[in-house]
Amino acid sequence: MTIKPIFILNGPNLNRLGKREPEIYGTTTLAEVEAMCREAAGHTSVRFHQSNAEHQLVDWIHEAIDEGAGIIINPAGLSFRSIPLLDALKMFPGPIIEFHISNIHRREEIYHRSLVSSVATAVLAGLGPRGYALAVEALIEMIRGRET
Ligand code: DHK
Repeated sequence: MTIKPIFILNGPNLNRLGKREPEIYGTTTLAEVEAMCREAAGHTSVRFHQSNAEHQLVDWIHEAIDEGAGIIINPAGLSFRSIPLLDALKMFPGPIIEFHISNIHRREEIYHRSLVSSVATAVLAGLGPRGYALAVEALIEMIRGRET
């Protein structure tokens, strides 16, 4: 069991999951995603957050640097332009999974080049909302692998 919490961070517009472009993001709400993550995490503590503000996401990454075992981040639209987010993630010593509900590489060109991918341990994209639970399982395995 991982003692330190894992951080699951969600960027702009993900608070609208369930209603937002359901043909792309599905009909699962963010609250339902959070519940799936907590179930997948088992006894591992989860800090689950969403913000439309870049600075808030940076602050949560700083918390993870000091207290967290791993990060799953869906930076949403910030994936493609946020240097502050990239700089904060570079400071994180543990594993990072970059997560996108949709396959960003099959979408418009503007979604094809994520800055975050250059610091992520792994990238998951296109699995839909249920992919968050798989990301949690994978992150916990990564953490355990580093602890052994
Ligand atoms: C979510 C967003 O809000 C978009 O800006 C990304 C990502 C895709 C997702 O698939 O979860 O491009």
